[in-house]
Amino acid sequence: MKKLLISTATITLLAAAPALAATPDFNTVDKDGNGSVSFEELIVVMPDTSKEQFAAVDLDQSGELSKEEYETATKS
Ligand SMILES: [Ca+2]
Ligand SMILES: [Ca+2]
Repeated sequence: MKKLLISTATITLLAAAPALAATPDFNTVDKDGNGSVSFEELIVVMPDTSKEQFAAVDLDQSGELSKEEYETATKS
């Protein structure tokens, strides 16, 4: 039974890996290098993101995502 649990955990880790690898690094998304990610910069790498989703992760409602906000939104 213990062996079965370990196998299941391994499969879960492997399944999660591609999703993590697909999330671009903050510095890659911040094309103009101003230290924050605008909606326009974000949709280049995540075209399915809506304005509503962007606003939901823009915690201080500055209109752009700081590194902290971006990493909070993209970590799984
Ligand atoms: Ca930027
Ligand atoms: Ca912000």
